[in-house]
Amino acid sequence: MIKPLEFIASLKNLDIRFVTGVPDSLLKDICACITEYFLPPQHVIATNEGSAVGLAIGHYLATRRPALVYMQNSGIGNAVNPATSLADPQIYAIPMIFMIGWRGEILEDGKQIHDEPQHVMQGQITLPQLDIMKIPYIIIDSNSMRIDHVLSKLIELAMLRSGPVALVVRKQTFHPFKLTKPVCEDSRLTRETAISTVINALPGHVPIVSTTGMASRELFELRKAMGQGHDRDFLTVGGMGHAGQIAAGIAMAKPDCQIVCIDGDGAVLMHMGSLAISADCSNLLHIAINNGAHDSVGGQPTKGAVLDFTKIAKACGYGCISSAVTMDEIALNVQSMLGSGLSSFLEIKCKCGARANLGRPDRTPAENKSDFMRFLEKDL
Ligand SMILES: Cc1ncc(C[n+]2csc(CCOP(=O)(O)OP(=O)(O)O)c2C)c(N)n1
Repeated sequence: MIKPLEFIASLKNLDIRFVTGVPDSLLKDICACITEYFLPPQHVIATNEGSAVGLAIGHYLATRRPALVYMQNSGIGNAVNPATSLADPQIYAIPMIFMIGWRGEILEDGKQIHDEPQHVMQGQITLPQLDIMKIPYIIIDSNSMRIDHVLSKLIELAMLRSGPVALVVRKQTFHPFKLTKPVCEDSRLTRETAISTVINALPGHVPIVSTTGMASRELFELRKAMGQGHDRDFLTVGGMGHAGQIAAGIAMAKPDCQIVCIDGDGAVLMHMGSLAISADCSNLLHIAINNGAHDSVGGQPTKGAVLDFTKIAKACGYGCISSAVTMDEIALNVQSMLGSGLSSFLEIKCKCGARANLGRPDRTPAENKSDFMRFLEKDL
């Protein structure tokens, strides 16, 4: 396994001065080490992977040095446009190094490791995607030696081709590394308690679209524990940042039905412009659980900790806006917002963390979809 500190030392020796990206659970240890040893503004946790490519382009223009851009392989989708339409050697020719966590990886014998459904397709196409984007790559794993040589070769290649190159990282490549300063330890509610309070306050006929990561897993487990079934919940297991627009799409198609979106601060930030669209839906209650972190993938901080989402929601045009920190405030707001006839935005401030024994949905996405669609067809 590669020691995160060796990786950092190699980056610094190779004069890499700027690191940016969106965190990933597979890269959790190396991301924690980057946070510890590249202090802002040398390290920026970007709001989406495409924005991280933008920051890397700006860094190169100003310094002539390539940046390291890290992401989960599902983030390649967000990075494609600026990488192919700007950084590519045929356009502005900007060297940079992508570090990509390979979820759903394909082993050397061609078999795919078992991973969650949302990683299956993305795992299969990760290398072909890089090939089609003409981005050369090196794959590393727990047996890789001399990360300094690997990085030096990649950086040389990025400079030589004047464009992006990639380091594709298999599962368990890095030794564990823990942040010395935990991101958020306080007495606020957990996300699971917040979600449980929301579902208890909702009438049974209201469908929910929940965001990527632990929020959807917690919603699934809560329904199970309450014996309520899963048909009224659509779990946005992939496509981070799109739960709000999925909910808005339903709200527009079913104007007489109330719909709730349970979102995360990292996910809202990823595609924040879409708030202006959701705000047009008078039958939508958009709930942002703000724990100031990407809790589901290791707790790396987001700008959620310093942003006032209620002001952003107001500026985007939501009709009814509030913020809650207690169970009572959540319940009261949910009830009054649902009856308001206005598009509503509720920020719930939570702490990080989840139960150690949190399970994963045991219904497939196909089952989830058909159950949910049947639920929407009912006279809600
Ligand atoms: C495009 C994309 N980038 C990164 C990820 C990895 N990822 C999954 S959940 C998550 C964190 C979500 O953070 P937030 O919305 O704040 O919810 P929390 O985990 O704090 O509940 C990330 C980065 C992803 N699934 N998709």
